[in-house]
Amino acid sequence: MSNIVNAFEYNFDGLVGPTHNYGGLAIGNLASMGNSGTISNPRAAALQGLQKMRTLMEMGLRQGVLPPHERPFLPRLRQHGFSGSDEQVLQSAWKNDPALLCNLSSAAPMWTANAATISPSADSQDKKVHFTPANLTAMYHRSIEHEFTGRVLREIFADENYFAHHKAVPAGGKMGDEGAANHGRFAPSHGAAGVQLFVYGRSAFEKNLDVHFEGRQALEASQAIARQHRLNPAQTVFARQSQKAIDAGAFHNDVVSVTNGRVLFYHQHSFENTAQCFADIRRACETLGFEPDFVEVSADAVSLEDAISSYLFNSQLITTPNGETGLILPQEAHDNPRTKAWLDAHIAGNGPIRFAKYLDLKQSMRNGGGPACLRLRVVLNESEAASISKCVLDEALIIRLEQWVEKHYRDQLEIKDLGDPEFLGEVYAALEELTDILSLGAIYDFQR
Ligand code: SUG
Repeated sequence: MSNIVNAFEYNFDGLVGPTHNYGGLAIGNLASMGNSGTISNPRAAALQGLQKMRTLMEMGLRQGVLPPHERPFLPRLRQHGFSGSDEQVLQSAWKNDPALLCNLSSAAPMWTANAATISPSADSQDKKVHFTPANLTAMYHRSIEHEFTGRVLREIFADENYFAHHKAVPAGGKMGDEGAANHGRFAPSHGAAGVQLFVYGRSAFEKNLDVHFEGRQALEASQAIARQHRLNPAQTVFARQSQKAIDAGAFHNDVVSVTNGRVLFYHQHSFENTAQCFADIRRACETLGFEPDFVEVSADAVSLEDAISSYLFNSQLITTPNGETGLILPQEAHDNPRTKAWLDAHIAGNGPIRFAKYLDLKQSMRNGGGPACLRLRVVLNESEAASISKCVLDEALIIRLEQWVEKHYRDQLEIKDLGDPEFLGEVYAALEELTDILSLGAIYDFQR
């Protein structure tokens, strides 16, 4: 135990972009499919996200922010054969292929749980923090994220003595990787060596599955990440998500389970083979001398349907600086009587989860993104933490970002606005100013 270092969990939340809209793009994600074409409110979405960041900071947690990506993404429209001035490209795409334009305008990078998989240095054999941006190949609108994500992560986590950046796992066919949404970690403290859990939906090479929705995460992609992050196989577990949960709308494992510290908070139907999965986790934790704590919610208490509509498990399971474990939940988990009753009873019964805090994240929730989707966890020890400064938040920066949102974001956005050159001009002006606020330099393609 003597070589355990002090470490912190940072949450890097995605700043909601000015093009936040309900495109109905995400198959298998019931909220996205159900709200397709409705009017969004980008300003409220971004402010709700910033308020969540503030709340965590006020609880004593370290908080970062990742910038929105450039959308509509004109370089990709040009690759699709649209040409001329930016205005011509945009207008012609809107006229000839509005569905393509909608895909290339999505603000989905806000869900940074899908940005990358990150392994802390305490777990890696070369003692570096490893980053692999997610290829997100399952959904076209998200498959264009990884290059810019990698660029931003390299900018923030720049010191090569501490940080190792990898390219996304090669995409194609069913080799999907959805990042930290399908990844969890058990450890007695943030700084101690831990066990990493990779949850996959299927093999990339599986055929003829009789399924309602197809799993997005391939086992082979998870294995590639574990290898390149130089994890010890004895402390790495691969488990299959239950097809039942995927078919019910749990398109990522973080819709039905979440880990932190020694705790796994999960729905009874999360895993295909729970007994095997838990035996593997127990054995791996034993090699490091600690026991995991499995907190189950039974299907009798909360059905899969309730879990998915309330996003009970898409909560942030956090440990406050005074050592208390609790949940940051969406308001929907408060408003559902079954999930609220379960939480109240667990807390009253002195379970491992000691508090529940509910937040209004309705704009993101309507696209299937709860508190856990909106954040990317990065565990850093003291020297690693001392090496970063960009995109780390304090109250002054949050206020600055709120003012920036108020100045640039629309109150209402419809799909048809995506084809309007005036709107494109507004977006570029907003992103241009943001790169100054976050000291990122000319990071966007339109600035280069
Ligand atoms: O990939 N929604 C996202 C939500 C991601 C949630 N992330 C986690 N569970 N970690 C997705 O399905 C909807 C976009 C639209 O329909 O406009 C969307 O991409």
